[in-house]
Amino acid sequence: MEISLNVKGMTCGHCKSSVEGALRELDGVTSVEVDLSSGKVNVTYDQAKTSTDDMRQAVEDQGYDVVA
Ligand code: 9UX
Repeated sequence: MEISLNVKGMTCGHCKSSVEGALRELDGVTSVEVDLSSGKVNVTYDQAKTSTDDMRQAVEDQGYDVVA
């Protein structure tokens, strides 16, 4: 499965690293691509192991909001 999350509040390279790192730590996530200018985060994952709720939580734990 691949989804595109819209993440609000990432403005620098460190923001990008924080979000990427948090998502990569999730069991079942196999690929994370962050586009800083658009806030789009493409995640490839195994839906048997993780969920969009887990991803939302991981991103929010880093201090960023997932929009819709
Ligand atoms: Mo620097 Mo990114 O404070 O939030 S880590 S802009």
